[in-house]
Amino acid sequence: MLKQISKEHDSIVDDERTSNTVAALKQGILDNLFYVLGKRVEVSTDMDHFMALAYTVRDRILARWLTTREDYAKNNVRTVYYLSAEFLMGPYLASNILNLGIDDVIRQAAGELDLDLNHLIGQESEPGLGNGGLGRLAACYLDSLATLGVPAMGYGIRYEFGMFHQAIRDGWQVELTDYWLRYGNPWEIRRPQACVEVGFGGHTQSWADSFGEYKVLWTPDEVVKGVPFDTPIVGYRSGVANTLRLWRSEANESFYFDRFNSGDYEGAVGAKIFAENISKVLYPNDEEIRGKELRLQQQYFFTSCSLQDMIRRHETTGHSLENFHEQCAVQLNDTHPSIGVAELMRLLVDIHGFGWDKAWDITSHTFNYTNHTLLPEALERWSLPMFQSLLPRHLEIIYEINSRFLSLVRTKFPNDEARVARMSIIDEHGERYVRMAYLACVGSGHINGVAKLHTELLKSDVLRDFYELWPEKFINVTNGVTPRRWLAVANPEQSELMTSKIGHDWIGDLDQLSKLERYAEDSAFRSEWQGVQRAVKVRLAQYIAAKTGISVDPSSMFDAQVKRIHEYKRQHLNVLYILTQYYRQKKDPTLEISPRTFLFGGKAAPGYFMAKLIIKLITSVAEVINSDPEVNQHLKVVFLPDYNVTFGQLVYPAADLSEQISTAGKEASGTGNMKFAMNGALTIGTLDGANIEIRDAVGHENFFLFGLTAAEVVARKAAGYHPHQIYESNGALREVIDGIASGRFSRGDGSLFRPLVDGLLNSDPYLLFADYQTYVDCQDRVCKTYRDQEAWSKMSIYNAARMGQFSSDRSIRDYCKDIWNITRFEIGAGLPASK
Ligand code: AZC
Repeated sequence: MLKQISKEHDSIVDDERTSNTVAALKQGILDNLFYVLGKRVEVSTDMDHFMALAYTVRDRILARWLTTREDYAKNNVRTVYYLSAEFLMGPYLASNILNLGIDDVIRQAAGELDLDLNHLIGQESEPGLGNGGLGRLAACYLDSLATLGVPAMGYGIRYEFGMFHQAIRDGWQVELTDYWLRYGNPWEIRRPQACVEVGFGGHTQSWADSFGEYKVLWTPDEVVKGVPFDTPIVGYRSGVANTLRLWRSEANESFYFDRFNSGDYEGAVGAKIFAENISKVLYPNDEEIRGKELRLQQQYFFTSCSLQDMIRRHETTGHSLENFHEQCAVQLNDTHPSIGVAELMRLLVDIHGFGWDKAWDITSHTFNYTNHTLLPEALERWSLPMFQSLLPRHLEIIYEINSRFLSLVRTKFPNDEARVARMSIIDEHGERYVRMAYLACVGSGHINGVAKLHTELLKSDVLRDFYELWPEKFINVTNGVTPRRWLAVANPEQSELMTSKIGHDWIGDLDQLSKLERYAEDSAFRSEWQGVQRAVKVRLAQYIAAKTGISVDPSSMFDAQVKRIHEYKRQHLNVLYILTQYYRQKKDPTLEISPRTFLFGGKAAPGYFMAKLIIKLITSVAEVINSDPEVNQHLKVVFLPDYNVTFGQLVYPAADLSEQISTAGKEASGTGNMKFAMNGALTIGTLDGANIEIRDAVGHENFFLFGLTAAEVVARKAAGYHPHQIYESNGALREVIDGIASGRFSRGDGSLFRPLVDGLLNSDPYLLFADYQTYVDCQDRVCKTYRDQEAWSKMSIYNAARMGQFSSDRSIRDYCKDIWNITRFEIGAGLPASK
């Protein structure tokens, strides 16, 4: 064994080399620049400096990372495994510095080396390993788990290419490859010794062994290697660092060489390509995703790697597999890892020799399933032939699970074969499919939605049959976001002001923000609040000018809608309002309207034509309005390209108004709505997703509500919805629609937006026209209120002060209590156990 050369020390307390003195930090940066990056100071670049600094910060994490792991092992704790195909982590540097509590010393050390910390933070390219809400939620949850000291590990895929970069050319979205690993990733550590093997394809054989037991052998066609890359997840001042373990697929050498040596060069190369492709690229959540075999390969790959890893960890800490479920709580982040239900059964029955019933008992007490969508088209299903050829053994297992499950349904609901067909994991209508959400429901102890309304709609609609069978499985856990990244890191100006009044405890306990309430009535505080808002807006305005060349006025209202582009999110409803204002202003240039800057940001799935056309509509309208001197004093429209986490950190703090205008009943929760409100933006929104709970929390008088409710949307459609009639009877709407159709905003091309216009006039599935007038009226109330800056700031302060419950710390406490049955947080050093 390697002899320890440093004296025994409490390994959270750093040694001299990694201590947090300014001198040690400076030395660390210089050493890492030389010894890790191989650069001399004289020739080093900004990127080198960022890297050297990142390694210096990582050096400060390692001791607590290893200690956390040892503590968990020693204390024999139940561990949460968060399985997610996406982790949209955002840049790590600033967040790690904050969570370690070394901001001041690092800033000073960098300064003494003539480095500007903020500039270095800006060098980091974010790992965009997620599409949007679901992936970002996973990241917020990892932050909270580590902060609360919950033993937890995130498992996912280390995509070589993350979410595409978006460029705007001639007003259209263009997708560019995301080479996020170009300069290397200073945060991760490759752990080849913990690699595992995963099989695909092939065939199965079954026989009865000498005890008469039924045995199955699966012989896959391809075997690939999963290599883990670990990244520490630092808790906010908790002394804890958990792990995010992402799997990379690589060729399995023996498989590869066998073929190579037997002269099958093509086969060998094919196997290598097959293996390496699996973790190559993140799928944007496109319509076409469903048929993609590679996507199912990805899902099975990371889920199998993770379960094998969990079993190995469980066994090496001396536990019997019989109590796997007592030690391991696995959370399925949507259906992407739901193949895990069949995989754990396979591992227990085929590999570890368990009988079916015992294996099922373990499996169904291990998994829990979070649903993130109400859109029926987004519920995953895989065609049976494809499934069969890729995962033949799993299909057999699913058949067995299904047959036992359907007997249960028949017992509970006799003579109801229609129900049996509806609930079957195998969809037998027409072409046959495996319904992954149903597999997740059957195999999970708990099923949760992500906001109150969403959970109710799951129960009454999307998963109604399952609710009738197992009402006790369903619970709600409303989403939350981490105040570390979304307030403390993103909005230092507001954070400092809040801290000066109520101390800094709010960063780890967001309910403390309620202490700000009394300042809402204090005019001196309000003027400080306004000053901060102004400074943050100036920062964003500079960024916009640099990125797009558009100059925006920081004293205008910043009205922001940043999120994926989707018809249900209704960016085009926002455009209808902008054009309504445009026409009003054109008709009466003396009209007094409060100046507004409309900010849009978001990516469209590459195969989603309508979403791309909405981007083109926004950029076209922007072109006309921004260049028209009659209106551009009052109105500006900006489409900010390549919206991502880094950019979100600039936008949320600077917004005055947050647009949360989805058709009621469509947005599961939303989390951008929370980030805006925490940062003091007022919301204009429908009664959808978490908007409802946000409005209840901040006070109805501090929220701009409009639109049909989810129930009214359903009733309206059932009664026969005729958008054309609304168009006929509403002059302002007609003018706007006719304007778009005429080519006025598309350089005279009347056909460009035809698909959009026709879609609205003929079917309008997301009810823009039905909500148009109430939206415009509500926007007029927004304008009026904004003119009274005192009233506005008061509302803004109430919004920020009342957002405590939307911290992801609260969500994680809910999961611990209601789903994972974790009540002790003995490892976390810094925070109260539970509230
Ligand atoms: C999103 C939901 O659309 C959003 O409402 C919710 O806030 C978020 O999950 C987190 O729960 N769903 C997705 O992002 N889904 C995918 C496949 O990306």
